[in-house]
Amino acid sequence: MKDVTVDGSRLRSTLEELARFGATASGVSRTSFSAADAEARAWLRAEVEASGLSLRTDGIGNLFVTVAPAGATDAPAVWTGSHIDSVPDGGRFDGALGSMAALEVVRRLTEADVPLRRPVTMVVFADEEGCYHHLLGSTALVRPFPPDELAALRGRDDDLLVDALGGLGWDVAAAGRTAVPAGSVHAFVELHIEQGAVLETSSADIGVVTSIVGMGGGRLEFTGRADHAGTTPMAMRRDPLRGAGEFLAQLPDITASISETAVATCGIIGVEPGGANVVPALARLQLDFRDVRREAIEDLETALVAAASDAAGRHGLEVTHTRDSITDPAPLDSGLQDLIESVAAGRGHSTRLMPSGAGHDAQNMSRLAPTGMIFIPSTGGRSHSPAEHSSWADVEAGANVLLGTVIALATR
Ligand code: HGY
Ligand code: MN
Ligand code: MN
Repeated sequence: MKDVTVDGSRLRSTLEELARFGATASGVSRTSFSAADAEARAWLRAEVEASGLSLRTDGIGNLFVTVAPAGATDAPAVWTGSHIDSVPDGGRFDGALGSMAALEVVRRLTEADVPLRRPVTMVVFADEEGCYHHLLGSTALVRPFPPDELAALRGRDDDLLVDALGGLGWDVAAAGRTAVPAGSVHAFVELHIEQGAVLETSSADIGVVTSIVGMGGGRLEFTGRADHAGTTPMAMRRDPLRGAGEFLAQLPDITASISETAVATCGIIGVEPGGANVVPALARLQLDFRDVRREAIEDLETALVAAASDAAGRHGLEVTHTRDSITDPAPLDSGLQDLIESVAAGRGHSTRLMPSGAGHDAQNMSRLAPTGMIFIPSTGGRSHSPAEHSSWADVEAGANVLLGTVIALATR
């Protein structure tokens, strides 16, 4: 079979087109199920259909495009893809790269009439960035969300996921029926920017991911009492931000007490009712915490909740905790690491084996099928910021390693 490669200039234009949806000054704000996300989904459907392919959306909003081999087959498909949602004021490459490269893969397989022995499916996972739950779409592929868990999921604006899905005109009940059986996927491969500086500092072209960090999350609500900011003496207040602030100041010590690799972040704080001259009645903290071992994440969660409870007690507050389910750390498939290394080497690229400190849908997919990830360098290691950047040469190189890997998996 002759060498099939991606169309680098088309890949660049699809990435640039996608970046129009939710565009900020130099990045994108395209959180899942927002108006910008809905526009991007509609654009993607039109792109797929213009290529003579069709796009299917499951109940939670994952998108699928399948290229089937000639003749009927019930062989499990090779999946590849990523996500098109972004963090608020994020970059143009996180998730977009792996999604648009997957579009390029299904386009090239069709155009070049590659003799497939099994289907290839492009997948775009919903809400990877966890506006409602980290890795929402891939989690919903691995296990069904029970209706009560689904009904309790809230976004960063405190809106309900079920309202967001209903607002798009989707059947909310279908959101709990998206799990796919283990064995129905032959392999999963995701291309992504590194989001760190390991490749750049080691001058390697391609990262071959060995494992992905595990993630926990949840919400703490400290409740006190609203009072007048001018007339209530400091000693008489029950200000929930005092407890919340004291708790946050302890995060470095709490993580250090668990392990050297543990991290914990609060990226969203809200106070209610929210008046400059009102002692708040409620302070809400959204937490993200990670480590390389499941037991360490569980211990970290226990330590965080205990510290919150102690801080609340010291300030006469109540605190409630709503947990997100933990996404397990995941070792990736060694056979796929070997395959990616050999495809990259065959294209003249240097490679480096490395773990991922960022979460990816691949860690859920690894429970369904052998899974591999390909990283390309991120300039300055910057990500989750409009400063996110990778060169077009690296984008094309990564996409060709992805295409070569998918072709190897789907033709033998
Ligand atoms: O949060 C993460 O690590 C990923 O970028 N969603
Ligand atoms: Mn991200
Ligand atoms: Mn990502």
